[in-house]
This record gives sequence, C-alpha cells and structure tokens, in this order.
Amino acid sequence: MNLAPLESLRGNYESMASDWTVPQHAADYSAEDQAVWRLLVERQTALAKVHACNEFVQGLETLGIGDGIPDFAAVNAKLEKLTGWRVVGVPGLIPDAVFYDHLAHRRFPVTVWIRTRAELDYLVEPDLFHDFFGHVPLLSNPVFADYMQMYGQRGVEAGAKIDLLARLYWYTVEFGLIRTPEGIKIYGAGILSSAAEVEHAIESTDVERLPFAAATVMHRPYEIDKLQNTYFVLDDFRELFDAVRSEVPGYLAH
Ligand code: HBI
Ligand code: FE
Repeated sequence: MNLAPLESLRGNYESMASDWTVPQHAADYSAEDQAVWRLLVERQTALAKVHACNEFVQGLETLGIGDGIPDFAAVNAKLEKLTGWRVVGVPGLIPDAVFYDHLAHRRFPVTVWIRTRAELDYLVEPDLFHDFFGHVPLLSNPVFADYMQMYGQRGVEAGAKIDLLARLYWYTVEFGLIRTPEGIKIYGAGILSSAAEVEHAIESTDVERLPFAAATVMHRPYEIDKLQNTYFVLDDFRELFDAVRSEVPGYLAH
C-alpha cells in the first residue's frame, strides 16, 4: 500500500523519529478519549468472549487490557517477557517498508490517537483502538508472535511481490478465522475491533469461509472499506508459521 501524502493523514507526523515512531504521552488523552476507549473495550470484549479464539481472550486478560487507555511501557514490560514483542507508538499509517521492518524486529506499530465518539462503528484509518485491542493481545501467543516476526522478515525481503504479502496479512492478521472444538472462532484484528464485522463473519450465510491455503490467499484480491465476503479458516496457528517460513518465499522469489 503506498502511503497517502502525510498532510492528508489524520495523525501528527511532525515530530517522528527516523523509524517513524513517536512517544505516547498519557497527558494527550482527554477524559472523552478515555470514555471512548472504555465504550469500545466494553463492547468488543463482550463480543470477543463469545466469538474470539481463546488465545485472544487470554491475551486480553494477561496484558490487562481494560478500562483505561493502556500505557505502552507498562504493557511492554509484560509482553516482552512473554514473546519478545513490544508496542511502539506511531502517528498513524506508515510506509510498508517501515512497517515490515518493525514487525521483523518484534515491534508492533500502534497509532497513538483514538477515534471520536462519532466514529465508534467505522473510521477510515486505523486508530489506537483497532491497533491495540485488535492486534496486541495475540502477540502474547508464542506461535502467532513468531508468525508475525517471520511475516515482517518476508516483507523486508519481498520487493515487488509485496502485494501478495499484503493479501496474506489481510486474510489472516486482519480477517482470519480459526476452527475450534467449539466451532469457528475469530482471531483477525479487523473483525475483533468492529461490532458489525464480528456479527457478519460469524453469522452471515452469504460469505464464503474457505480453508486457509497460502497460495489461494495470496492470489485473492481484497477490498478495504466494506464487509468482507471471503474469510479463510485455520485449523491451527502453526499453519501460518509453516506457510510463512517455507511456502511463502517460493511465491515471492520469481
Ligand atoms: N502502518 N501504522 C500502520 N499500521 C498498519 O497496519 C499498516 C501500516 N502501513 C502499511 C500496512 N499496514 C499494510 O500495507 C500492510 O499490508 C503492510
Ligand atoms: Fe490492523
């Protein structure tokens, strides 16, 4: 994805470090920001407890993602011990190459600003809630954490075939489903951070839910600003790691 001109993006890109990171300042969050965070966490945690995979719910609990906007340093103290991952603050969307390099070094970029109450159900650019609530809990799971790091590594290597990798990210990290003894559950951040998408991904009868296969996923285009009509279902997170370790390089080479 090519980054839009910085002045058209919502975040403050003025005071970034050379790796596009910015510090998180607790003082920057208003009481209204905290209220919006709490509203979203309450709503999505209730849905996650029913429809998310256990690894995600355990991640929420382990990292203590609860009623206040999380302090990245406090979360990192726990997360680093578990899987070596850290959260770093960013002003918003950053260039692909920079994003992949962070992942390859077990740093997950999290947008420091949070949406307004008027955007509870939909917003154009990912905000703190999508990035943190959607993506960070699963980074506490060793297998998924290893997948994300290897995925970043493949992105750094990919060059021209970056779009194939973007599809893999889209259909797993953002919109992935997983089969469990209790039925199909959600692990994708784009679903778990959206009330409408949770309902759609689980209940809709006019979507296709296909078995995960890297080749199929990497050749399936996606549309960003609508409910998905195709989901891919894992049996186990190890499928992701195996694919990105051994199968994916072959598609990126030629
Ligand atoms: N930047 N901050 C941020 N967060 C993302 O999720 C993100 C990004 N830049 C590019 C990007 N995602 C996608 O193009 C990935 O497929 C790389
Ligand atoms: Fe995301």
